[in-house]
Amino acid sequence: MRMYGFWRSLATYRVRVALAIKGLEADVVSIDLLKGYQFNVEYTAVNPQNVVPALVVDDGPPLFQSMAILEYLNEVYPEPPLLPADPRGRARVRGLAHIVVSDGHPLIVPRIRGYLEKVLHIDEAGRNRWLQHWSLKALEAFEGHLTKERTTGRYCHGDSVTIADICLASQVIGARDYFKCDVSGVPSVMRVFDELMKLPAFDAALPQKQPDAAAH
Ligand SMILES: N[C@@H](CCC(=O)N[C@@H](CS)C(=O)NCC(=O)O)C(=O)O
Repeated sequence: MRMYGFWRSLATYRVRVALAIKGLEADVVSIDLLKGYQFNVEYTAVNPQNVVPALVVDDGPPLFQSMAILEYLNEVYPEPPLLPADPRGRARVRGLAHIVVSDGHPLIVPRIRGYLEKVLHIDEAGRNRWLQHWSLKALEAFEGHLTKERTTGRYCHGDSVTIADICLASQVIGARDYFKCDVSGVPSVMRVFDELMKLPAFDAALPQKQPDAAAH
C-alpha cells in the first residue's frame, strides 16, 4: 500500500491509526500542506480534490476520503473489527464519527483557513476564534452522546475501539494541540481520549511522531 498524507493532517491521522490497528503497513508519500504541495499537478492526478489522505491499495485509482478508507480497511481486513456487530450500534458509531468527519473537521481545514484570511480578510484573532469555536462544538456534541448513552464504555462504544474513537482522537488533537481549546468542559471525551492514548496504534500515529514532522 502507498499512503499520500501529511504529519499534521488529522484525516491522515485517522487512516494511520486504522492501518496500525489492522497490522498493516503503507509506504508514506508526504504531501506538504504547509507548502501547498496538495495543489501540485502530480498530486492532483492522485486526488483531484487536492486533499490528503489518499491510499493506493492496488492497480486501481487511489482510495480517498478518510471515512471511506476506514470502512474499506475494515471490510477487507475484518480483524479486529472497527464497527459493532449490531446495526443500531453501527449507526451510533458512524453517527459519532460523522460529527467529526462531516461537521467538525471540514470547518478547520487549511483551505477554509486560507479563505477566511485571504478572501474574507479576517485577522488572526478572528480566525483563531473560528477554529476554537467549531473544534469545541464538535467535541461538545460528542460529550453529550458519551454522557447520556449507556452504550458508552471504556471507549466511545463499549470496550472495543471503533471508528468513532479514531475520529474522536483526531478531533481532540486538533482542538487541544493545534488550536489550544480549553477542553475542561468535555470530561467524558477526554477520559476516552486518555484511554485511547494508552494504545500503541493511537500513540505511535500522533502527528509529532511522524518522520515528516522533523522538517517543521
Ligand atoms: N473529509 C476529508 C478531509 C480531507 C482534508 O480536508 N484533508 C486536509 C488535511 S486534514 C487537507 O488535505 N487539506 C488541504 C487543504 O485544505 O488545502 C477526509 O476525511 O479525508
